[in-house]
Amino acid sequence: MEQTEFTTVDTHTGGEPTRIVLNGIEADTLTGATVRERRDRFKATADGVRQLLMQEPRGHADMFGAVPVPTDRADLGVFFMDTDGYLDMCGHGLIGVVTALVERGELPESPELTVETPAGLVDVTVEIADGVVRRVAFENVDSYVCETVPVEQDGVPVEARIVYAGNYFAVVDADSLGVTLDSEDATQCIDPALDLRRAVNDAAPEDPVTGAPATVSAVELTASGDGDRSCVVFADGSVDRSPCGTGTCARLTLHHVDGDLAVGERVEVTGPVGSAFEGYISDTSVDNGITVTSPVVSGTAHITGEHTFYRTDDDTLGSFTLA
Ligand code: PYC
Repeated sequence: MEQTEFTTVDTHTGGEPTRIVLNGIEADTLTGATVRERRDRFKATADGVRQLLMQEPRGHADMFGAVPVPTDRADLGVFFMDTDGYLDMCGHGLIGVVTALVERGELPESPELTVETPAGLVDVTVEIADGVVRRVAFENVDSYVCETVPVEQDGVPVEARIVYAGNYFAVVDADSLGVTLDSEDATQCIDPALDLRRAVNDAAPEDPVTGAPATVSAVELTASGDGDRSCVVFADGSVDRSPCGTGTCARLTLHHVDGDLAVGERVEVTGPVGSAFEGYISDTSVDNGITVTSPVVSGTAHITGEHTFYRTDDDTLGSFTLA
C-alpha cells in the first residue's frame, strides 16, 4: 500500500484557521519565477493537495491554508488557498504564517520582514517577546475603490462598493441585505453574501487602475455605530472568524476615500467572534485620478498544533465538501 504524507503547522488568527503546509508537496509542482507563477503551477498540477488538506475529512468547510515557497525577492514567499480555490492575498493567513515560522525558528527573529505573495510584496513588522510573537502588522499592496455596483436583492436595491485590497471585495452595509451583525449566528450572512457576489460579478465590474475584470472573491458585510464591525464571506460560503485582514484594508480605504479617516488615524475592526484587528492608512497617492492607499493592519495569531496527514491509496473517499 502506498502512503503519501503531508506535515502542517496550524494557527488561528482571531479565531480564523491557517493550515500551513511545511512538507509533502512535490517540488516540481511548485516551480516558477514568482510566487504567483508557483501558485499557478500548483493549482494546475497539484490542486488535489489543496482539496485533501482543506476539505473534509481532513479539513472542514471553513478551513484556510497557506503554502510557503522559495523566493529571492523577499524573506518569505507564500500563497493562500481555501476549500474552493485560491486568494491572491490574505491578512489573517499572513499573520499566522509569520507567527508560526518565526516561533519555529524558520524565519529570522527580525522586527522587519518582507513577504512575496501572489498579489505582490508586503512589508511585515513583527513584535516578539521571549521567543513569542505578540503581534504582526502588514502593509498591504496598493488598495483602492473600484466602483459602486447597484444590484437588487429580494427586490430591494443594494449598493455594493467594490474595493481592491489584494483581493476584490464587495463591501455592503449588513442592514441593506437584511442581516444583523449583532446576532451570534454569523451563518445567516452566508446566503445573502453569496447571492450578492453572484449579482455583482454578473455586472462585470472593472478595475480602474489595471483595466482588468474586478472579479469579487469576498463579500464584506459591515456595521458601524458601536465601533466598526464586519463579517466576511468568501470561497463557497466560508465565514472568516477574524475581522479579515484584506477586508479590513478595504474598509480603511473606503473610510479614507469617504473623508472619514485621516492618514495615520487608527481604527479597530471587530469580526464575528469578537476578535479585532487594528489598522491605519500609512500613505496615499493618486493613479489615473484614483486615490490609492497603503493600509497597515495588525493582529495576533497562535499555533494550534502540528499535523502529519496521511493519504493511502486504498482510501477511496478522498476529499469532499457537502453541497
Ligand atoms: O484575512 O485577508 C484575510 C482573509 C481573506 C479571506 C479570509 N481571510
